Amino acid sequence: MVFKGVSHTADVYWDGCLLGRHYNAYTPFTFVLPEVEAGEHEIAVLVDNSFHEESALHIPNDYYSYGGIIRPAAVEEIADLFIERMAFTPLYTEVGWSGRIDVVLRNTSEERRNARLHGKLGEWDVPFAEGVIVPPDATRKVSVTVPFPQAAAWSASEPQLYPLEAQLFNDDGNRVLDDLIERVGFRTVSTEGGQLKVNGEPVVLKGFNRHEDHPLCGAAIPYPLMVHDMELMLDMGANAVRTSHYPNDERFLDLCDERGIFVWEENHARGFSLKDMQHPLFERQCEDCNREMVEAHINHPSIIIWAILNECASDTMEGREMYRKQFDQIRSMDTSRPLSFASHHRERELCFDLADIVSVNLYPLWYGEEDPYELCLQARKWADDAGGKDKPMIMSEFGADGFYGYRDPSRVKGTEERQADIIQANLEAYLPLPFLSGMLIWQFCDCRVTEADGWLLTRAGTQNSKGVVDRYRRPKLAYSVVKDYFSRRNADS
Ligand code: ADA
Repeated sequence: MVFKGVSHTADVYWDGCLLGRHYNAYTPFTFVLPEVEAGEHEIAVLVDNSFHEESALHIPNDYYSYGGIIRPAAVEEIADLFIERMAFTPLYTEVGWSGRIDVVLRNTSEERRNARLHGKLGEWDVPFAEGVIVPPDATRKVSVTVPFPQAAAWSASEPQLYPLEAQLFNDDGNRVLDDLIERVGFRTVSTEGGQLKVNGEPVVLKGFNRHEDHPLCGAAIPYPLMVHDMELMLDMGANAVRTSHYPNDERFLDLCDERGIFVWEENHARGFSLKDMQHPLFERQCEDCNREMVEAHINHPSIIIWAILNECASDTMEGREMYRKQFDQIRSMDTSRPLSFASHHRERELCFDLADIVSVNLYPLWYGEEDPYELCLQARKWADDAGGKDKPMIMSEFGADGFYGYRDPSRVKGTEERQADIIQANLEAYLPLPFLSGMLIWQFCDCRVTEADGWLLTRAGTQNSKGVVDRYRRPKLAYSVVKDYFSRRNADS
């Protein structure tokens, strides 16, 4: 039984018996039910989206924790020995492309099991070792590195994808026990000489922060709406999206793979103070989220950055230790992608040295009157002085509120005109800067926020209205400004 996302705490019952609990809206989870009898059964999911005391990551915030089953669910029949997952890591050397394939087998029976594994990537065979032994009630990882000299690279302009298929046979090789098909691409990501590079070529990310939010369906975005979002971003000339502030629906990541859109995917965390991070369950819930994110999404070539802990207490030593641990955890699962986090701590930041890319959220001309160009130069210096020297830099958030339909020649804050002016001034400043590897506008679409007191009251209409399109995806005046700037840059490069 597979759930791709239940928001945010799920108790799953099978014929009235509790199978287990999963916390966090934005990562998938599974249950294996041994020896199910043929016939009718009842699956019940009790969903809780309250900010209960065991919830460290879902707290009142600048987005909305909707309640419900927000992503697809599936039930499938499997043998007691099956393929749990498969990870593909592309590698490039002077002799061309190769790939490491890691297959995890799981034996749920009480007996030791022998099996055989066959694989194919596109039309090419994947030679796994002959026989595999999986101990009782255990998992076993089978790894192989295979040259694929004829493979074509995945790139933004030519997002070539290949099916990678593993088949598990019984010991005699005459009965298929299970199979798994993933879709993969060949590309490398590196950070050298202060630049972000894909396949050795420098790239500059131009795109959006995007919340999964729509007034008609909350966070349960149907596929046609995802396609619509993608079309709008492409129409504006974007080449990148940041999944702020949580792992996204894999169907959206599939679309990014297909359309050649670069993805910054991050774990689920926004704006935690040190006190929030000291919640007794915080570290465990982050660890689960990181593991589930990387295991589930490692095969998406579009994901070129993993990130953690947006705007948390990275300006404290205790916070730094948690950033360090989480980066170590992700590096232990995947060394093929650079890591980052978005900081708003300016000269007080303590963690730039831990990341591969330094990223800053600054809102010149919105929260302050600073000049975007000067502030960006200043930010480069803060990063250089705090261990970020020679690392690529990304403006991970900038923008302004603009209330859809509020147009006024006064151009006061909140008008669509002022929002467009501010975004224009920011893009004008950042596009020529040679040390920037990316600029991500906050945000693609308006989003609902938690109804609360305190600072959230500054969110008129209980929305974050910094979208370039509103919650229904109606373009604001900033839309054509962004299109002009992003497309112009495309034409130049
Ligand atoms: C932060 C944060 C976003 C959003 C934004 C804003 O940088 O990362 O989630 O809250 O500010 O609109 O102020």
